[in-house]
Amino acid sequence: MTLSGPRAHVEVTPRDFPTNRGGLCQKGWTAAELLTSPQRLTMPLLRDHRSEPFRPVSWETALDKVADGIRAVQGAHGHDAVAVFGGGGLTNEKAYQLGKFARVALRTKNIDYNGRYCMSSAAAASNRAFGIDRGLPFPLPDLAETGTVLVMGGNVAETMPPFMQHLNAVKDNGGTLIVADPRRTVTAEQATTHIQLMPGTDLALALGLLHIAVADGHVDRAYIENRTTGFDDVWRVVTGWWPERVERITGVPVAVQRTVVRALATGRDGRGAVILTARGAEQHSKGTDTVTALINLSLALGLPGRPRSGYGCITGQGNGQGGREHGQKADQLPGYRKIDDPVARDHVAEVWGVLPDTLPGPGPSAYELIEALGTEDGPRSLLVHGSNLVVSSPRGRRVAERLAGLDQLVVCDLFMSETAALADVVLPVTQWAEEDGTMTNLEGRVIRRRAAVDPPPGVRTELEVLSGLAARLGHGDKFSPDPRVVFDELRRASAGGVADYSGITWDRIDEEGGVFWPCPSEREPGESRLFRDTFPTPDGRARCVAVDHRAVAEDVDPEYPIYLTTGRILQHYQSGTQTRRVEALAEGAAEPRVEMHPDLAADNGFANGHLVRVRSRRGDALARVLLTTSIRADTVFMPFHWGGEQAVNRVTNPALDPTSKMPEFKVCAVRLEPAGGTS
Ligand SMILES: Nc1nc2c(c(=O)[nH]1)N[C@H]1C(S)=C(S)[C@@H](COP(=O)(O)OP(=O)(O)OC[C@H]3O[C@@H](n4cnc5c(=O)[nH]c(N)nc54)[C@H](O)[C@@H]3O)O[C@H]1N2
Ligand SMILES: Nc1nc2c(c(=O)[nH]1)N[C@H]1C(S)=C(S)[C@@H](COP(=O)(O)OP(=O)(O)OC[C@H]3O[C@@H](n4cnc5c(=O)[nH]c(N)nc54)[C@H](O)[C@@H]3O)O[C@H]1N2
Ligand SMILES: [Mo]
Repeated sequence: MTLSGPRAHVEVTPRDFPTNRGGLCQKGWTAAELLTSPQRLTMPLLRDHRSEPFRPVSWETALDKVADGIRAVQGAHGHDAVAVFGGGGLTNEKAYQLGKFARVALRTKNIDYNGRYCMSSAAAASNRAFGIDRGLPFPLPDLAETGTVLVMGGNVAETMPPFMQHLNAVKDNGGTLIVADPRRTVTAEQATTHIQLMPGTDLALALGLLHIAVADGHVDRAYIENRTTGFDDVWRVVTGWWPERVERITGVPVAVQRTVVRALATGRDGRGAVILTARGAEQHSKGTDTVTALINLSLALGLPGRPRSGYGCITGQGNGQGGREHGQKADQLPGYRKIDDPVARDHVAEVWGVLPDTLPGPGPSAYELIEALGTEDGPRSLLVHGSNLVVSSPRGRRVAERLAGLDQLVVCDLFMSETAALADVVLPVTQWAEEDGTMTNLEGRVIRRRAAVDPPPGVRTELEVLSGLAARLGHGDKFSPDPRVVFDELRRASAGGVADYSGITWDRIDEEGGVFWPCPSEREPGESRLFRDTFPTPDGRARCVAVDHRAVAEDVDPEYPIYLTTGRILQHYQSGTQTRRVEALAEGAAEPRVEMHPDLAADNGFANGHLVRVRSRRGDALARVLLTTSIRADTVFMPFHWGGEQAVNRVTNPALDPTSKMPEFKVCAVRLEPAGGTS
């Protein structure tokens, strides 16, 4: 999208870009309103005690205060006493600089980011199987020509409206679209087949589909033999997952399971077949294994590397892909390198001009980090960049308690988010349309983002904030506020890594309309289509990994007899900091609803519009009943876009996936209580 005109008259016009084909969602159309919102923060805010109101101060005063706080905390408790929480909406340059700031200026191991809540399960499974984690293995326009597309847990019509035209094109071209979701969403309604499975059972379904594929002779034996390892171990588990057993656990009829397998095999033999996952299948305490089982299925069918075929993950945040490649992750260095890899440490330390031994090791994941804040040995100071974590993290009341226990909380944001409202210092920063930089989309294509309007007077870019703080901490020479300088350094730091950007220059991005990574040479094109001949693993083969189904972390019982699942609605974005401030969007959905089947409502004595408390063992949230036959009668759904009493994350379960450390946002056990009042 591009912006034009002076600040007060910004219009957002869709740009003709292959990923969104000129389409733009409602959020995009109204985003211009946010650029001029009177609620934008324009002065640094500070207070000496959290019981006091904030007072506006100069940038000098605010940055001095933050630096003094960091020095005090680290002087008393060591480097790791300061923690950093980043965001997948940050540009590549900001994400990179934040990771470097933590390791070089703060020398803390404690940095992670909200992408942990987003695509970490898909990322972990992809790395394990393919040796690389790039959302799509081919350019998005390929999708329209694909024979069969299976979407596991994505409501694309509401969450990525421009993407929907690619899926609709699949059907228009005679292909098959299958959507697995416990709700009959707008997306599911447009599918050839909707699989209305029980929440938390995608893994059992994936095992069952592979069982059928083998039993019915659909697997590609030569591909398994030549291009993969580990299939025998996978089969030993899958052999026990016969279709009737899978039906009992998932609720998916055997005939539907067979239809899905046949559609994938038919697609492969024709124009290709793709399995895509989104948060519905991934945000579970077994999300990594679920994605792994789906990748195993794709490998057994011989899909990855074939035209328009394979496995892909539907991206979430603005820079969900690039934001997870360059060091915001607890265990990561730029270029998707591991922070405990001695070769990677040597390379990156040299680019940064520090000794490898001074770089910290891996730290805890997002929720683990939050749990430790303010505790005996935990961090005592937290810097937040691009997340409203008190609304978006699971078990929200615990999160608020942990933040309250900190010596210093510093939040950089555009608005007074619920998290910023708990801080000691709030720093106002620029947003998307006001700054230069690069982002990487789900295809692995690095694209430019250009400043289209001037930021409000008084705000600074995050790169300026970080270099200002670094200077006060004695590292000013290592942190440039200029995005182009930072990108050139990122290129060098990523050289030789899995996500190698070294051949990508700003000029090339402009000339070529984006460049795909990996791209190790300025003279060569990047890789737009992966895995044709080989996988980036040590032996060049993809790894089938044996995984087994397991129950949800918290099952229903007589006390909490209903499943709760959570997610998004069209009108609001994420924790809602921005969209709740746009009048048109707020009017469209002013408060959270709890979607409920009429049978379940009748059993509980609720009618449409009733105010209910959705309660779990961890807390409760307020919402209005929205009756709909589109949801299973054993499950209710709530969006997570609101704070305070309306925050569904006061209810959700922080059970973590052992590999990705993804919380189980998508299923926990609740009961429903009347809260009085109707619409
Ligand atoms: N309008 C809007 N668009 C957004 C966002 C937003 O906040 N608002 N956020 C962006 C971001 S960061 C992300 S990550 C993406 C997320 O995009 P999606 O993954 O499409 O969004 P969700 O609504 O979280 O989840 C998708 C679906 O998963 C289903 N689901 C729940 N439990 C299960 C289960 O156990 N199995 C299966 N198969 N499905 C299940 C839900 O019913 C829901 O319809 O959206 C992006 N786009
Ligand atoms: N129950 C439940 N919880 C969930 C999910 C779910 O499906 N269910 N989904 C999870 C997922 S996938 C995600 S991605 C997270 C997202 O949740 P959050 O991490 O809270 O992300 P946002 O709401 O996008 O918050 C971004 C904040 O940063 C600000 N901001 C925007 N741009 C910038 C910038 O450039 N710099 C700085 N410093 N600030 C900026 C915004 O104003 C906003 O306050 O929520 C997770 N939580
Ligand atoms: Mo996300």
